Amino acid sequence: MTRRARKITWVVNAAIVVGLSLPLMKIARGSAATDGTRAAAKTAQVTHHDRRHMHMRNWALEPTGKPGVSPLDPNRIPKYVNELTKPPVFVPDGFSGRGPHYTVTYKAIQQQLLPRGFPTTEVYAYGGLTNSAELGQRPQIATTFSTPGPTFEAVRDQHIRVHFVNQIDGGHIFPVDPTIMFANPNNQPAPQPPFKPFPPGYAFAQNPVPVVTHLHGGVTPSDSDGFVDAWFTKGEAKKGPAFTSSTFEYFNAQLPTTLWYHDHTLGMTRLTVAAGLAGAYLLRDRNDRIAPLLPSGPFEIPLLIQDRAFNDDGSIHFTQEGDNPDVHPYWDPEYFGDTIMVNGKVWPRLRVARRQYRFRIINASNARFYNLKFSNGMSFTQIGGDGSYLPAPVTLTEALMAPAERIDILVDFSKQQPGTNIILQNTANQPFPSGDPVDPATTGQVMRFDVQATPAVPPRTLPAKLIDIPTLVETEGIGNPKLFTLNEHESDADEPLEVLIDGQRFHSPITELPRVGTTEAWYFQNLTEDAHPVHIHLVEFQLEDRQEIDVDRFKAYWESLNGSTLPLNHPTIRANVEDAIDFPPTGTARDFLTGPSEPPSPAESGWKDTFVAPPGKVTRVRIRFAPQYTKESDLVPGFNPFPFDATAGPGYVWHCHILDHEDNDMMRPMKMLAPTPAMASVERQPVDKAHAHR
Ligand SMILES: [Cu+2]
Repeated sequence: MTRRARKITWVVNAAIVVGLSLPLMKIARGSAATDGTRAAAKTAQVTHHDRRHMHMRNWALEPTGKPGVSPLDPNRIPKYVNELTKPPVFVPDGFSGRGPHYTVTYKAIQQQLLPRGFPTTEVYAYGGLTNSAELGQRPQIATTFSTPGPTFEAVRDQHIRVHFVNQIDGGHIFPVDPTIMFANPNNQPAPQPPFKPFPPGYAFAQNPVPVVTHLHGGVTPSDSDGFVDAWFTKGEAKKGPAFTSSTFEYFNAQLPTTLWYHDHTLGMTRLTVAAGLAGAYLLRDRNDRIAPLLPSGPFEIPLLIQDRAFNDDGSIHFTQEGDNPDVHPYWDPEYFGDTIMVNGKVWPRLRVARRQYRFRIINASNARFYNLKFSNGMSFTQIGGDGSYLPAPVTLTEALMAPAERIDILVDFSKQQPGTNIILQNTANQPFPSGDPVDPATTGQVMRFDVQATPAVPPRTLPAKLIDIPTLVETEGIGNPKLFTLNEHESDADEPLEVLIDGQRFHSPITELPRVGTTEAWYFQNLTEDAHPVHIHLVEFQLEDRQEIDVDRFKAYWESLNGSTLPLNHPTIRANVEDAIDFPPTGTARDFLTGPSEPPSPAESGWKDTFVAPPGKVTRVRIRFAPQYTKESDLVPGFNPFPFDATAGPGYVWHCHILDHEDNDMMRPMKMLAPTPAMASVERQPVDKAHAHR
């Protein structure tokens, strides 16, 4: 459908929803001007940067919650003495009908994150049977636990089953805030103010620790997807309402790429991930024609980047008091640490040979964006993103990564002189984009590459084209585009109370019920001041474009339809920035677009599962509810093209991947719909690969 056609459809829909009596007429008469002025005044107030939220905490001034323990000054931590380690690889402990079986256990352990000489740190770790030797070397099999967790090595189309075992004893190491939505394993009512400080916090919220793992980017049946309410405590003594099994099945029926796994428990993800529950999941394809041209073995390394603050006893310094302690005693809108850790080591170095390396970089931070570049300005080649290779290799000198995004890059050290030290730097503001600048001495540095005196090995040449990315075609007659706003609910002091999608909370009635086999257009109209990395489960999809909007005017319009009280107490009346609405200053109707359409950058042109929705813009994506490899011509709306029943189980979620936002309602449910009876009667032969699985 063209943009113009959409416009007309929308006005008709809106008229029906609004019942013809609501503000559309009022707007035509110009009352939007009044609303607009008010909204502009409010926005001006909020945009000014004195707001605590727009600043990184000064950890030196924050309570540690432990008597005699002080915050650790990041400038006291020597850089590049920690050696980067490569996480070991999980090995199966058996085979079941369709493939390998793994047992993965969660446990609290002590790990050396800070350089030697500093104390160890208590973290939550994933562990199990692992191999720490490179492929082709004599295996070194042992039971190991670590953060990041061991790496999964999966093969396309080979199912794996993973049994997760929760062995976390005692209470959570970070403050669990019972005033936001959360797993609540003891099923207690939310406390009322005045709130208790942490420690001790609320015992019923701290203990036991529920967990559930999500394979990020995985095309997975919903009962194996780590639905937020499918959590379980130690020994499965307590289980969430959506729990069905602690054994998950991953189909790996998707293109080879860098996935990652992490905890996803309702309202606690920011805490469990910050405590250590994340790891890499590399999906390979035996028929991949690009992989043989790429560095492998010791020259292919996943890099999980995370920021943390520490105390002088080695413990992680997590927020003890929220920005709005009268409403949420411990929740903070964003956790920004003052040190940068890669693969569980603070400011590590990697000794590199003079040759090309392949780095699978995962931004596994709670809220921090990274704009990565090398201190010597050298370029690198990005070959992959979240869900696949890029259509073509891209030469870059910097790469922006939002939380949960991945980049697959090739870095050539062959032309560097032995003894050269190159720092991987970060220049992204915190919060991104308009928060505080990073400190070049601390958060502006990530890791260092020390070039060794080895013979120079030139890299292999890559083909100009890596993969074909099909053009997705929006399905007609299903109400495209789906319109969303991203809203921040603020206190009188302009501090965020919660972050919402469409003005709705997670537990508001479900509105996203796509039918399998259809392609939807989703618009994200960001009315907040922060960039939000939006992640949608089940699918890898495509970014269409972004476009600047008049936020103040659109917000006034949206509020004229929905009211300005958040969260909304009624279904959202959706509005489109493309709609032409009366614009009193000129006396003509005008849409809310104020800039040209910005196509995705070459680095964003592959399959994505997480994309940045920048402030003041509409971000448009096309989502096909089908596997990546399905041919467009084989799709029949309502016919399930997945190798599993995507309509079964508890369903899926989509959310902002700033974990602190996701935990406080910036998440919505999504459930796939089965075919309608009419659709089910369509005669159809299974033709594609998906159905060959059965
Ligand atoms: Cu967000």
